[in-house]
Amino acid sequence: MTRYYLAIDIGASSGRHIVGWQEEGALRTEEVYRFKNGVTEADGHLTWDVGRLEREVRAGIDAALEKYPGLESLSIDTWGVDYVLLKEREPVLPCYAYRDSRTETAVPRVQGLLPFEELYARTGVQFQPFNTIYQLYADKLAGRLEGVTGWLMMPEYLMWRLCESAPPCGHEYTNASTTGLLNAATGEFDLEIIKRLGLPESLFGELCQPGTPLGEYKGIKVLLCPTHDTASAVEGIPMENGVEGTDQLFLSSGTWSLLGAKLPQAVTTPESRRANFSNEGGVGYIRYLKNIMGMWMANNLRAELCPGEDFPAIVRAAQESAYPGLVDVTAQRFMAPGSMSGEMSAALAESGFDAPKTCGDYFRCAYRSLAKCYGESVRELESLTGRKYATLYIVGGGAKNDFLNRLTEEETGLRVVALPIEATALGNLKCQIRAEEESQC
Ligand code: LFR
Repeated sequence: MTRYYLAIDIGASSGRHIVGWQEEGALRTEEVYRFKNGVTEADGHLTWDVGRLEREVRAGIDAALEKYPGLESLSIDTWGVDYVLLKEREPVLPCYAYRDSRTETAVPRVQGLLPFEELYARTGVQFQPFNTIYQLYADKLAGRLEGVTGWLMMPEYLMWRLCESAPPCGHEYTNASTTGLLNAATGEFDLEIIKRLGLPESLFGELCQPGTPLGEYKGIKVLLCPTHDTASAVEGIPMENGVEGTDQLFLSSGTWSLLGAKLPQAVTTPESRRANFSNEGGVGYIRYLKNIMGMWMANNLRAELCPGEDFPAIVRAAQESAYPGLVDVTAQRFMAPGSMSGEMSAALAESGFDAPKTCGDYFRCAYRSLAKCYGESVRELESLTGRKYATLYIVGGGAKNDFLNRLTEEETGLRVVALPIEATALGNLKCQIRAEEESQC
């Protein structure tokens, strides 16, 4: 009898419900529901409308059930770092989005208590102003932690809402590894960090691994997949399984470009800190990677400059342009600018370039700058891991951009394997199938 599983994969720009099943040894999938996601501006802050996300999750499950009434299990993955505070069973709203600037005061305060050199040596997590550690400290400074009895990362919260009878579970390892609060050596919350920041210790219990069952919703088992989308994405790429001696790299190319390697253990050296590489928790390995601004730039440029245009036409215009300017796509100034094209023009002017004139000029600059950064990151990876790499697997929306793939090949010198697959949903599904098989033994 065929068993059907449901992966719910929610990114910062869109969410999708994908049903998967095994057929003749292969994993087949069908997308049954898709919705738009994005931040909501409220009182000058960027927030997530968690009520709407929950309604979309439920509507998509109903759509899946209509077509596949006997669903075995489901699981949700989302972007990392963001969470919902709870007072008993009530969410503390608003739920802030990671691009909000509320951590501006918290970052220097945390660094005063715990110098970044020490924090990195303990956690191996890159500096990003939105890391959960700074967001939780911003909550502390704002008095938002008073009376709080728990907190759940976004996918944990959504799954808990589905099977509310279950007590809130512990935190799932892969997503917890984005918080900046896990110890790289133990893979558990680092209580020394938590004490030094004066965060309530009772909020940081044991972690749960992907595969852990949470409860049931409409007769479907709800369980933890690798709930950080990047963790699921890398599980979904048909790379070599072994991490020892592999010469393969991955690039998960969505709102963010996450470029890295699977490693057997974390690298927390000062060189790694200076290059701002992160050690994120994977399923039996470490994802050693860099966050690069990714399609966020192109998506914002399109919304500003050519909202109706489709991407193939945009890519053609970029290819035909001869604009020479480049920007640093890891610069914080591109995180949430008032205007992406304005910010790019300002950065280009600072490095002596004339402003781009056409849409094609802007996109050429964005794609070439991205590819250049991929090239630099590969060289950094080679020097930091002491390995040589040969192949780069690219998955996610960006994998469909042939022009960018060609530039990437030129800049990295690697063989690019661009796969037009929903790798995140595949990784989410693979974990559910594995959990089901293990429960049968
Ligand atoms: C990708 C991602 C990245 C994380 C960023 C913010 O969707 O999860 O891995 O750094 O979003 O959470």
